[in-house]
Amino acid sequence: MKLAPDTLTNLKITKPKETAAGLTAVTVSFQHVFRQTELVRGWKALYQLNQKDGYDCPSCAWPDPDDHRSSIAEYCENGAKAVADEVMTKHTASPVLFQRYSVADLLQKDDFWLGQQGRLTQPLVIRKGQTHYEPIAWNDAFQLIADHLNALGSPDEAVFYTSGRTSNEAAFLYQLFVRQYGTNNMPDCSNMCHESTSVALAETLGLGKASIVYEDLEKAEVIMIMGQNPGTNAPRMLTPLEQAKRNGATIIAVNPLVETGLLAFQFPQSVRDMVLGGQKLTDLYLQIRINSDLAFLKAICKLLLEEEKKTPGKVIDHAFIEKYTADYQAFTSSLEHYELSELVGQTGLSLAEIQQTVDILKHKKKIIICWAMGLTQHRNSVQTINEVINVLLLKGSIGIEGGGAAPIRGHSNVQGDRTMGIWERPKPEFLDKLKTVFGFEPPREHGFSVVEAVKAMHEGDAKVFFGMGGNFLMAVSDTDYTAEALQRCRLTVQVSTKLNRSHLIHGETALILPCLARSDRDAQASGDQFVTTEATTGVVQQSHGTLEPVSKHLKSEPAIVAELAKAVFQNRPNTIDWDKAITNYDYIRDLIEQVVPGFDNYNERVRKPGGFYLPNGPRERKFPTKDGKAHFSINVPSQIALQPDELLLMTIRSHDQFNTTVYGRDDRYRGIHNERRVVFMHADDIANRGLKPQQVVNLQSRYDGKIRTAERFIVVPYNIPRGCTAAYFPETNVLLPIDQYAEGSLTPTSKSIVITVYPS
Ligand SMILES: Nc1nc2c(c(=O)[nH]1)N[C@H]1C(S)=C(S)[C@@H](COP(=O)(O)OP(=O)(O)OC[C@H]3O[C@@H](n4cnc5c(=O)[nH]c(N)nc54)[C@H](O)[C@@H]3O)O[C@H]1N2
Ligand SMILES: Nc1nc2c(c(=O)[nH]1)N[C@H]1C(S)=C(S)[C@@H](COP(=O)(O)OP(=O)(O)OC[C@H]3O[C@@H](n4cnc5c(=O)[nH]c(N)nc54)[C@H](O)[C@@H]3O)O[C@H]1N2
Ligand SMILES: [Mo]
Repeated sequence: MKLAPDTLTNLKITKPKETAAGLTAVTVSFQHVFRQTELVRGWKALYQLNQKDGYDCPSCAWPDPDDHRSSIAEYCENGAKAVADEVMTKHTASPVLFQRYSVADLLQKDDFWLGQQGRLTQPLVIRKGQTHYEPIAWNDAFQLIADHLNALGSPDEAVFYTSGRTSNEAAFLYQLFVRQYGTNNMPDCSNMCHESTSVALAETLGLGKASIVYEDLEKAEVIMIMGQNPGTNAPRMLTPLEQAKRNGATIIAVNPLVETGLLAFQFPQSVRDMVLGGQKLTDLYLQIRINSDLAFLKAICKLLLEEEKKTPGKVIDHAFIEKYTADYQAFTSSLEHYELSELVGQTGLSLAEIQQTVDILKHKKKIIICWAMGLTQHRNSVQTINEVINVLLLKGSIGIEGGGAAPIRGHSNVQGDRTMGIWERPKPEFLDKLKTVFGFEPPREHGFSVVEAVKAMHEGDAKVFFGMGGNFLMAVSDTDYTAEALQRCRLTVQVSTKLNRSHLIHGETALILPCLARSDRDAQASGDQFVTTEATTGVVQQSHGTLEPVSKHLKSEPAIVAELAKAVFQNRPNTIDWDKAITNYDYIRDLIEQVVPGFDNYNERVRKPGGFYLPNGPRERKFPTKDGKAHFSINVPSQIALQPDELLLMTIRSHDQFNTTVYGRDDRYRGIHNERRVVFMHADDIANRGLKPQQVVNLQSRYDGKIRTAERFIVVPYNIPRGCTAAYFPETNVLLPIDQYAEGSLTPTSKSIVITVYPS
């Protein structure tokens, strides 16, 4: 059975753009919003986005400026698209839709079409032998889940996934319910995203979060952006980058692709930019080979030490290293094992380019290194990120104004969810706190991460899947295997705002529970509620949805968790007042305050405009590692050996998607229009294979003798290093086996899939 259609949609190619944002971005934003809803609702939705009394943008985790907000609207094109997708009223995915189309019919539709059906409006169920979803009352749905959960041989036979839009309040309540139920099986989208960062930073700095605040970017002397495409995935980051540039910063981009957003930026709300044409951003663009960043960073460390020999005391921050770090000697000695030429050779860059980077860095201290999925989704990702920290430690760039480590988070509250305890490997201190405050014995054994959960469901060790948001089937690697895993479950439950393919590949019984979204008004018995979220820089602030929900049947995520907890724990004594948690979210925040450090006077402090920063040790050079020191680490570069016919594929996002949600079929900045099934290749790699531009090909991977194929992709000649290719996810997830993941973090290696390309 085909899990998704692979029809081509008539590709048009234009020249990649050289400037991001600008007026086109504003026009496109408005088109997306007003195509989906009426004028007043659309305008209100845009106006309140990211304002201090408005709601937090459901798109990325980029923070708001600490002081001023734009008076018109603090949004970007892709934030507007995310909002349009959420507020849409033109269609709704009501029970009528599910009466009209069977699940088999819906499977024939592509992801774009599924998303265009609009917001889900009522709880739905499909039982064994049925072909269509049908409405179910909320109470019956909760009872059905409770019956399944209470019938399991062990709580560890259930899996509770979380995507990253879930608010702090919902996340805290959810993990509280799950741990009281008795398991730590709480995989989340982080497992596929910044887990490599969390693991690396825990080892080196002691805290898996960015060490910078918003304003550091504007004060930096050098900003190095590695494996991140901010023009598409964190567009509001371009504003402080532009400011940094105007303040004299040097920007270095390290990326196999020349991404438009890194080239130049035209601020849509600046008259100056509109008249004068915007700001050039990147000073040095390094088109590195996929997965050779570790070799690149190691070469930098080696050269920095050589520069230090030439001008002692001017390059390496010995005072910082002495006072705050450990393992420096071991690290510097280990560098002697590597030949510079060999390291440089791996990267595909020239020695001159790497020397240029070192010349920019050597006498500067205010250095920020940003990174995202281009660094986290490889086999050696944890080691690569450790090496980022080595560079920053050599320079003493951690815990200073204008300097630091800046992993750029993806989902808008993915960082907050972790802070709230959504983690399959919770710290003992956190569990101790739950025990003290709530008087139950939380499970201590680590639970399943995403990859482990899929395997457990496949092998029958897990039988119930509960998804708090997200689109598990499409987000995870090895789509066919993951599909089998979900289909083997007795029950799959998806708490969702929109229809997606995870609803269509389901367990024996399946439920769709429709919930309120970020922009929706959340009216409860004590009045309208707000929720809170945490941005990349650790700022916690309120989010007030204000738009009328598209259906009266929607429930908030906290209410869904609380109702479910009541159904599951019916006859058990309980110290948590689940009803109160629904009535007034202040109660949930009071509970959070008792458990999670840094949330003192939560209800009071979060009501102040702009919210508050969470404590962050590394920012003050206090490193919460075992010995209180920041650690240098020894990381060994290794290259993926390719056969002559093989290429390395990175699976990336187009400008018109949010993860598995497809807003449109364009990738404007890269010059791709009306098609998602494209594979970007170097002209020589196309010619060497006897292929022609725009030929239709199949992509194939071969791991452990098993062949996996993604059919029908159009070859697009592109400026990309030889041996490297790129294509969009989720269509390409069929190519990556479930057991290909990063060492130490189990993050699927979505950015280094070995493939061959041959005519379709
Ligand atoms: N509009 C929009 N915003 C989003 C999202 C979205 O889908 N749409 N998703 C959100 C989420 S959850 C996340 S995690 C972030 C993702 O944000 P990004 O990490 O920017 O997303 P990707 O498209 O995966 O891009 C990875 C970038 O890394 C580069 N790259 C790939 N491999 C390598 C490598 O080996 N080395 C180097 N140096 N670079 C490499 C690619 O060319 C690409 O530019 O965005 C968040 N924001
Ligand atoms: N090949 C490949 N695979 C990847 C990646 C990659 O770069 N390459 N990136 C990975 C990354 S970084 C991530 S974060 C994951 C993303 O994985 P997920 O977070 O699982 O996926 P999303 O596409 O963000 O989820 C979209 C769905 O969330 C639901 N939703 C939206 N808003 C809300 C809300 O407010 N509440 C609830 N309950 N539901 C909501 C909607 O129904 C929508 O269909 O994918 C990963 N997969
Ligand atoms: Mo992500």
